[in-house]
Amino acid sequence: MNANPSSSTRPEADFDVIVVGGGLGGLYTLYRMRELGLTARAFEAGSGLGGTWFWNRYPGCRCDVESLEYSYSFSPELEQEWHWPDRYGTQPQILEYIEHVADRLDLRKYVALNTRVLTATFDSATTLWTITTDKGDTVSAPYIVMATGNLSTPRVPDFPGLSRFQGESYHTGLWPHEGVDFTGKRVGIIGTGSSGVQSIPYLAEQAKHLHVFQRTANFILPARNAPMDPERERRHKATYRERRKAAYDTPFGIAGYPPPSKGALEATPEERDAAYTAKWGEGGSISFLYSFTDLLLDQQANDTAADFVRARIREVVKDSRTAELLCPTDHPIGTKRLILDTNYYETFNRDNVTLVDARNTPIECITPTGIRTSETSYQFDAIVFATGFDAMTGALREIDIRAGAGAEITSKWADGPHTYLGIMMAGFPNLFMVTGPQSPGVKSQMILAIEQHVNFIAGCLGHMQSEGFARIEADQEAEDRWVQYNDTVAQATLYPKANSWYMGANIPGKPRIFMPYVGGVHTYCQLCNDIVAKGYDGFTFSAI
Ligand code: N01
Repeated sequence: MNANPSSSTRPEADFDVIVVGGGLGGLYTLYRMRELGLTARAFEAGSGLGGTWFWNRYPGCRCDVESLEYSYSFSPELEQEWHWPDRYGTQPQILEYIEHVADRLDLRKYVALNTRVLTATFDSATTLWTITTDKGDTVSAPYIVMATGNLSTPRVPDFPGLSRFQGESYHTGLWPHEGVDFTGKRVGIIGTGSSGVQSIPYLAEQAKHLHVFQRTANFILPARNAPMDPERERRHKATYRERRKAAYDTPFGIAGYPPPSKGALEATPEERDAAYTAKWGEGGSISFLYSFTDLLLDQQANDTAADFVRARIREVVKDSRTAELLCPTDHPIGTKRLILDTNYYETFNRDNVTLVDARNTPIECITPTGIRTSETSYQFDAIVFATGFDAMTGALREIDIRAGAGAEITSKWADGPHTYLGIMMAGFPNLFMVTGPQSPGVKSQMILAIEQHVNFIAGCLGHMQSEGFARIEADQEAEDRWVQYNDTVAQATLYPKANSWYMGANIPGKPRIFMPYVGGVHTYCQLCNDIVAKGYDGFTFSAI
């Protein structure tokens, strides 16, 4: 194997690197590993590449980061060549882009599709990871990279009677490839997160009647999607390199939004209204959060933005009871993932759409013919579960990962994730994560986060090659400090106030710990660079 000269003491491995996942993270990992001269093989459960963008085919599925930003940055040629038709990419457009990249870099041949990794076991004596798959494969490599995604474990709540429903049922994250025609059907949809909010206007156009079961109202801002403005595309492409570089110096990994200079409470009510109105007109979530410096730090400041959004909801939704139900009141704006919509609130003005208050009249069970709440029974031909994911830790915990006695991922993460930088875990040598918990991944432009992580991992492996190391492990003390630091950073913000999937709050019994790093991409990248400059501070290398 090429990974390092001293590995001649190791038994022969099948590959230098095993990659788990064939989405944006897995593909970029393959690319970088091959650039290092390493042999790598990726294993992907889906029948195609693309990860999130392969599975989430529900109507209306679209990215909430602008398409000129939401793309790989490593190839100037690629970003110049590619044309995005819309301001925000649709799922088919993004999947087409991913497939194009895979073909262009000739990566398909390194991915085993339709293959789910079941176990990953480390043998300390040989310094090898061995995986087993649902296809019966047993494959070994000294390094394993988990590019398993943060929102890749779809979840349907354990409603009594679920299996007895006689109509059609779908989860937004497992949408049939051939699409679904709801024309003339009575449809119920459970969930009003991003997936629900994006699909509801489309379902409403087809269904005979659509009942929307909302447990928690969310803050939803206009996307203002539009066909790509050619002049905007030209300007963006002319400055792509500078923009990509500048993105690393921003909190959310996206350049081009002028940072705010003052707090909401320092502004007059008129100034606040003017700022929010301008951002509302512009569309987008980061731009809105950038109205003032303190929106995620100070409850009173946050209330001014929340009040603005609630006023807009009341303006659009004609039925006042429905409007009040749609007004979020239980969390500060921005502390759950902000949702971008097209025609969501307007949809509730249609005669064939009814909002059901699943907070005060909770869903009690699924019946053979529909849904029963504490108030009444509804009859449906189809139920759509837009009920989210076991986020951030679900995909990793689904794999039986073991690195020796006492080092099983399920016990290590029993009280929430423990990582160093979201990239490695103490006790799990040579196992890397791409945008793992306690990294800024989900709180940033995901593809930038992927590239930054994979570049860090490639840097580690390059360092090991040149120094003759065979084994890298995060130090327990460095991990403990990182976990504590993450918590301190999060507690200084309003984020932990929301019952969000960031907190594990959407899964009954999941530990309540704020999982993403929210100190900002700029700070995180600086910390990573400092760690490398100090000879990979917090990591221990050895020859075997
Ligand atoms: O999932 P969610 P999602 N009874 O967890 C409800 C990304 N994404 O798939 O809030 C009744 O946000 C639950 O209610 P509550 C994005 O990061 C991005 O929509 O728990 N309701 C909630 O309304 C996003 O944040 C894009 O009270 C129940 C919903 O189901 C993340 O994926 C598009 C329930 C789940 O919402 C997840 O979004 C799509 C129950 N027992 C997704 N259990 C874009 O880029 C759950 N719910 C635009």
